[in-house]
Amino acid sequence: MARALALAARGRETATPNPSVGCVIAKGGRVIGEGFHARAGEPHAEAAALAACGESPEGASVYLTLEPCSHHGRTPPCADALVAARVGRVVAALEDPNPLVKGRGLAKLREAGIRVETGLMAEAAAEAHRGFLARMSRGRPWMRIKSAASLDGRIALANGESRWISGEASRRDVHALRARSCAMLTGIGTVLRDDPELTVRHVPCARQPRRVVIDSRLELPDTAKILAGEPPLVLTVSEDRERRAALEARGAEVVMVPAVAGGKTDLAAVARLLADRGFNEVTVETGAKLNGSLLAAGVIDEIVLYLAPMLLGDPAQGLYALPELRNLAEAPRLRIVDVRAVGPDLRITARLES
Ligand code: AOF
Ligand code: ZN
Repeated sequence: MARALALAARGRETATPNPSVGCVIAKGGRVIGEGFHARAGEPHAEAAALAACGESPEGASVYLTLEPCSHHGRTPPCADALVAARVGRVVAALEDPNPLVKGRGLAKLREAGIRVETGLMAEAAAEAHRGFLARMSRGRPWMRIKSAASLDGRIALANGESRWISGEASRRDVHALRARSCAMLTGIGTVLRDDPELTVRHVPCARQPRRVVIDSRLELPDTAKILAGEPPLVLTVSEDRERRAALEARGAEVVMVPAVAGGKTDLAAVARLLADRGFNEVTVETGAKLNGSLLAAGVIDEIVLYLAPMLLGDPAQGLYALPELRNLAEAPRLRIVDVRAVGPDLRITARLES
């Protein structure tokens, strides 16, 4: 299963919107075939592993990071392929929460007399497939906010200067985070202030994440760097046809989203839209205001915070503009899941208690 998980990691950037499943087929204590799902429309992990078998898989044990599918999607059902190959045993780390599958793949195997086990390295598999699992079971992507701040939690001076707070090693690390993301999300405030590209440049990447801008009043300037390259998705509540046409002429895809009271974008609806688009993992890089609104909307799963060894002082800008709390019991609680040094900086990964 550890090998299957390592194989799964190889499809992480490209399998989207599908989960990057890994599969190992073993017989008599030896691996006879292995594979992973590289791209939607191409063979699933099981089909790839069966095709790679150097000898008959009859009676073999099949290790899978996710339940085999039972439906005809872009490819035929893997459960049927495993039955036809007459394998002896299937060990799946997790059930597939896709409503089209949801236990039916494992049931098909059992009905054909194949031994089925689940739960082996389930935690590691849930970690590997967390974007897909979030999208299927909660109807929204796995959403993380990435920020870089001074040791005293400030992301920019009061005058807006913010380049550079984190070191070069952190900036490269961020690009690895972008590379594994299906989409990058930011707000119009950040575009107007920093004019980011939000592309992957400092690490190799098989495909660029889709760039998404929340721009409630369609203020995105025609000259914004984010309009260059692959077309960004602009989410708005504005009905300004002229601005819309201007952005579309620059290649952007402009989509209307519902507003909440006060004319602001409904962020829960944004999360649902991103899931409907098939984005499994979304990384947010934006300023304190949208960060705070996303946290308050309850759509954030994780924060990744780079802390640089400098102090910017209280007049500088904070990280998350949250409404004032009246007592500590109201404070959002997180669990720190990872802390590491990245060059001279510190990277903290923390998850919201759900
Ligand atoms: C598997 N093995 O390697 C993967 C699975 O449209 P399709 O045919 O590509 O099917 C996509 C669905 O199949 C996806 O939503 C998920 O439920 C499952 N992914 N299943 O047996 C694989 N990637
Ligand atoms: Zn399949």
